[in-house]
Amino acid sequence: MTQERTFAIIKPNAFTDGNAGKILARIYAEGFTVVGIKKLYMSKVEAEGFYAVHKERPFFGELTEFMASGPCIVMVLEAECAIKKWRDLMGATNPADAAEGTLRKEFGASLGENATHGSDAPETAAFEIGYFFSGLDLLM
Ligand code: 3AN
Repeated sequence: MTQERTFAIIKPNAFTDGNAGKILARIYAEGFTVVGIKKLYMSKVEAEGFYAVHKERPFFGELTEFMASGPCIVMVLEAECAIKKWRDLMGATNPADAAEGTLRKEFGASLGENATHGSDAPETAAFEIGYFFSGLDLLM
């Protein structure tokens, strides 16, 4: 069985609402290994670098301002098919469309303030993990 790593964020709305503990409990309950975890308060510039792939999108300013509006928790999660497994647990991008039982359904407030982030492919996972964590942070 091949283990895979993905990058995840508990976004500022979920952290500020006091839902980080509940989300972490779901992560463990679903069988992920938390390989890296830290709380940080991103600057606007750091958020812009992280979301650079979206810089031409009309919501780029709103998205990066929100991500720099409060603390969040960044994580590296490991599991078999971790990228898909985490995206399935998060649910659809828009909480209004997310299925019952998903994190965005339960904790998301809107399309922008949707509680969690997850990488969408192995290449983005590699970039996103490296953006916030060093190899030493991920020793197990
Ligand atoms: P996902 O995070 O599910 O892969 P993407 O890649 O379509 O979704 O969008 C990246 C992030 O941008 C999402 N996490 C979402 O919060 C935000 N976003 C997407 N569309 C909008 C929008 N129209 N207005 C505000 N924020 C948006």
